[in-house]
Amino acid sequence: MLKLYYATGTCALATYITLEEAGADYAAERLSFKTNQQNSAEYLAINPKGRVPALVTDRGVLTETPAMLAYLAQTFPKAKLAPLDDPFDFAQVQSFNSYLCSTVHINHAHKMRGARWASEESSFADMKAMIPKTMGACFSLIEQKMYKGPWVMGEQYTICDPYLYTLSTWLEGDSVDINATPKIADHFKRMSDRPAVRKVMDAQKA
Ligand SMILES: N[C@@H](CCC(=O)N[C@@H](CS)C(=O)NCC(=O)O)C(=O)O
Repeated sequence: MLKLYYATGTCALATYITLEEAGADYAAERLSFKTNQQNSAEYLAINPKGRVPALVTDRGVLTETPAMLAYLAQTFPKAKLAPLDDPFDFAQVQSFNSYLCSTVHINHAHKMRGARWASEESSFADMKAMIPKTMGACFSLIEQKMYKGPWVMGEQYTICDPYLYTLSTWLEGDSVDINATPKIADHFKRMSDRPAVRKVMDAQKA
């Protein structure tokens, strides 16, 4: 059985939703960031990066959201979560998810995790002040140049959709108006109504 380590309000939501969409047999264990559980000796033995998500498989532990999402799409092909038979289309999925991971997520991280990049208080304030601009610019680019509709990759729902949804949940806290990107606002509403998303959101409240 697969085991997901996650924390609420984090990028782990994308993998959590994908486990549900895939119909996987899995367990989810919540970590508390309040108590810094991600840096406990017990968890560091699972993921030495001290981050969530981590997915324990029968072959070892996977980390990094795009890798985990691709792994789930390939492991559960019947769920049709990626265009597995077409190298170019699959690369487009990976390209989109890599952008979320390496650029959008990093912009967002400047709010709470500025100490990774600077040590002066004034630097933290500067980084935080930039977030509406950098996150807003990323979402505008996604809306205008990347998003195909009705799902991220077009007609087929893929592993890009729960990942975009997850990062969209951060926009309000980042002072970015989701309605400035109407296609993404509509995507967010439709994602919120999916049974898998509802189930995971409810499970996180429990
Ligand atoms: N590139 C990683 C990022 C993982 C990551 O930074 N996760 C955050 C939550 S969104 C985390 O665990 N932060 C805890 C910390 O920085 O102490 C991925 O996409 O999975």
